[in-house]
Amino acid sequence: MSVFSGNGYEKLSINADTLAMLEKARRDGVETVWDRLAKQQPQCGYCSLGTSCRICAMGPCRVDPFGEGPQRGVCGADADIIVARNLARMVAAGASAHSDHGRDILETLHLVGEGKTDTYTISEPEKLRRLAVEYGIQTADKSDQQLAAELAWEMMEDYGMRRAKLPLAARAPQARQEIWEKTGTYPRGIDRENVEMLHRTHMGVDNDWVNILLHAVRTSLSDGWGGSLIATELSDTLFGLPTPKMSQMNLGVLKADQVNIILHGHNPMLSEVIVAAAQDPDLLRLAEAHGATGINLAGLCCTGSEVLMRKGIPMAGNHLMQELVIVTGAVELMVVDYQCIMPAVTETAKCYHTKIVSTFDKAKFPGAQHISFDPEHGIEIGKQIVRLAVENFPQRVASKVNIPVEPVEMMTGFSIEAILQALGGTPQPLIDAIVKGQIRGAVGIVGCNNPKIKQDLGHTELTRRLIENDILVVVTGCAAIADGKAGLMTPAAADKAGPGLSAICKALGIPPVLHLGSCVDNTRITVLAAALANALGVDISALPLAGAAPEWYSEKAVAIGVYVVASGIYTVLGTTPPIFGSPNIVKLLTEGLEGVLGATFAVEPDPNRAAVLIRRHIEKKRAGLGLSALLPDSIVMPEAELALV
Ligand code: BF8
Ligand code: SF4
Repeated sequence: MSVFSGNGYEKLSINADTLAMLEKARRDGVETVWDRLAKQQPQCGYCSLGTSCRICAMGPCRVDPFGEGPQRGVCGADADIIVARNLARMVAAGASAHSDHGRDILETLHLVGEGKTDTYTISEPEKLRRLAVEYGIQTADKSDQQLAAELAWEMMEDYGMRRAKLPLAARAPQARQEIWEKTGTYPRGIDRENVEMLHRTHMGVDNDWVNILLHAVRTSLSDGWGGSLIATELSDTLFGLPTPKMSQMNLGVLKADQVNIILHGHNPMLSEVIVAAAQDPDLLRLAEAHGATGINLAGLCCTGSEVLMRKGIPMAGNHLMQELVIVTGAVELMVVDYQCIMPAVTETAKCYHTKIVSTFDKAKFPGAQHISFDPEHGIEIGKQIVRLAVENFPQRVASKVNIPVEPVEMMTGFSIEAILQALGGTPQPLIDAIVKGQIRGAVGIVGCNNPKIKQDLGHTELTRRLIENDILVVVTGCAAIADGKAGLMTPAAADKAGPGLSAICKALGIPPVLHLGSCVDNTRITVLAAALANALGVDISALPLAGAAPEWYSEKAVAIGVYVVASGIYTVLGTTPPIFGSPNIVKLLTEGLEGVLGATFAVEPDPNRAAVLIRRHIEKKRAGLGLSALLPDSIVMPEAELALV
């Protein structure tokens, strides 16, 4: 039962579809993530501050940051050690998740190379060749298949222990690579850094909190310039380069008269074949025979972003919509791969006719039907899943269906290649616009939803404040879905931007908020930043750039935040990370890192204040490059502005 009986919903989300479905969930007696968050109150203070430890069986232990209770765990670990270990393990878990996703795509490339799959081919031979060259592979006179085999073999080595440096990290400016060398954080092998992180945080191994955190940096870089980057580059190679296209977002993309299938998770391998299977004439005829006018696919979370970017498949919603999409009563089947899929969805589905199908043997869900995905037989499996959905259409209960809103238009598909093409083939027009001050700088707004924050408020408020101040915004993950739903990602949204950014968007026919993809595609942001820095002959940290994760929840977001800062980009977190039990670590992450990595974190839950911090940072960087800059003090905090009135 909902704990929000009757009122208070408007505090939970800015979205009409969310609010309508929360009300319906209450009527239908369905529990949601917000109900469960309320039931968890008060959440553990030690855990929130990062000072609890359950790494070994002498514990669990906790350190009282207010000095009254114990100051050390049973083993003697103090708050600094415990907070550092916990944070480092979050980085390792997040980096492992993204990098293992990359591994699955890499194995698919390997299958293509071995000629063992008819399901997948090389969609972007040019990109394959560019990557092969980066890995020092001779490309002349070689077939795509042969190059796929050789590149896959080389990239598998990125996961191992024979390399001294990850080859793709060489895309970073020389100055950045020197920082990594000097600090001992240059990533070597993806699995290696992650395993070493787990080793170091075992009881009695690394007890120097700075040393632990430096390895957390290295671990995150093995994701940002390794696993995630491999995932992005190979997904483009296999499934196609995203190009700009219009699509739609929010629960209104569901169709009342069609079989609705939700694609949820992160890995595009399966969703790509479902997109193909949903066009199968036999299955379309079967859908008609069951009384549906067609088969409608809609995405959720990052799998949704993958097929939105490449195929224009509409997006039903972001992280907090995964239960509510089922509450519409209009979903025949939700197919999930892995990551960010709440185990709650199978419970929600029991109240409706929706079938949940899990597909990866490493991600099973009690209550779901498991159909083991095997890339060698991808298309048959795709058809089997679509058939299940079609056959479930007659079970839909008309009186339980409510599709609450009309969809919102949005533009997607901005790969780096597509952005460069829009700019006429080189980044120079973007650089010129930044130099002239038409665009003050650029900010990546990324990451999740978190029920502790009013859904999408953090993303959309921050985005609005930045674009109206002529700061170009690039988005990925659930942040992108928030901005899309809010209507900020159409070319017409240029009217919401400041005069300089608006003029450029209108000239190019693009929105002021560009969708770069899923969360692994944050690597598109760092690679673009590296390309801009290389073009100017400076380090990334010199550029007027920033990152923000206003509503993050996931360990992956922690890994991303760390590799973005370690790549030289100042990053503002909206959700408070569990570090405040260690003043030393707070000081290091928010100040000390400047001298080590040339960038820091800030924590600011209020998006309007976050926008001020970011604008000040960008103006400081502009001044550093000798570009026209506002005095940072002239950008005042919102309450200070109020005080002036
Ligand atoms: O990898 S933004 S809630 S869906 S973790 Fe998850 Fe966060 Fe969404 Fe994508 Ni990324
Ligand atoms: Fe307690 Fe130390 Fe064991 Fe952690 S590692 S649970 S602080 S004894």
